[in-house]
Amino acid sequence: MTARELTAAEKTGLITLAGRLTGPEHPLIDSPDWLGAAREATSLLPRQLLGTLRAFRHDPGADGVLLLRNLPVTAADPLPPTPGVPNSVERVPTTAAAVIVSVMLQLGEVIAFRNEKSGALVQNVVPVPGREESQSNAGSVLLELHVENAFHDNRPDYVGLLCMREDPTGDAKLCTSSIRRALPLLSEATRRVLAEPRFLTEPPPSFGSLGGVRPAHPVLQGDLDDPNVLVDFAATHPLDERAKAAMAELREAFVETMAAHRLRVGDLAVVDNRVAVHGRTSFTPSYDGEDRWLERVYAHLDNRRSRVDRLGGGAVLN
Ligand SMILES: O=C(O)CCC(=O)C(=O)O
Ligand SMILES: [Fe+2]
Repeated sequence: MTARELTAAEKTGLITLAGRLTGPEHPLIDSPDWLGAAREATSLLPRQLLGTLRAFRHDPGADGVLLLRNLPVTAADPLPPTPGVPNSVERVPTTAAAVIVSVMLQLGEVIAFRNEKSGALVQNVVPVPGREESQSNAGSVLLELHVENAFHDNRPDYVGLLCMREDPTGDAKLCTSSIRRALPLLSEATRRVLAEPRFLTEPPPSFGSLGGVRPAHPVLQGDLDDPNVLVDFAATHPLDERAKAAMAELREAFVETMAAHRLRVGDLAVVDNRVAVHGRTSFTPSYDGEDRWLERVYAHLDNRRSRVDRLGGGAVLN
């Protein structure tokens, strides 16, 4: 997998960059002003990092994941306790928020979805009491492999997950698999079935009627020698028995070729949401402020393609 550890000097550079995006003159992440300032600041990322991001955008590699390490998540002050409430988001710019947004802005336009975490651009991925069993990032049971917001026509092209606090038990691992690794394990017949519109993907309940009834879609899309994948093993339903068997074979191939990442503080995993699926192992939260905490930011490549979903031309999609 493509992994790069930032040097101490690069880390210091990022803290300086984040300084331009935090403080009293920057009260709110979710404002055109702040996003504009972040868009200007992103060109000041360390030069080597800019090169790494540009290369990943060109080709996400066999794993479809870029792992950046040693990013700053605070300037100097200690990290606050892990939030433990549902739909927790970051509103006020912090070092971590400035860093993840600046990096994601090199891959594309940063976006969010109105019906998910109130449309906030920087979202907290934390376990929430009472949600243990849910197939969402608030849960702590195994989170099935999925393409992020697979049901949505303008789903993100990239998902960034920045580790703020490690899981103290060490059990929680981000799992990723790519269709580039899984494809060779699939039979020709299975590939053909997966390339046909024999699958339906449900929107999560939070999207309500806006999700609507979605048309049937293929799981493998584009050039079948190097396809994109569109599947969520908790939300995609095969429409017939052969499609069901093909999906099961695909899941097995993903599990066989899966990478499990025990994220450390300052690790940013960027998942290419066309080529890779992701999920998480189960773990046991203690809800004492010390639980695992990631920040999540989405980006997509074509702002014009999504304009129809972005009311007023902002960063939030319906
Ligand atoms: O907790 C994780 O490692 C991944 C959660 C996830 O799928 C997400 O936040 O999109
Ligand atoms: Fe996810």
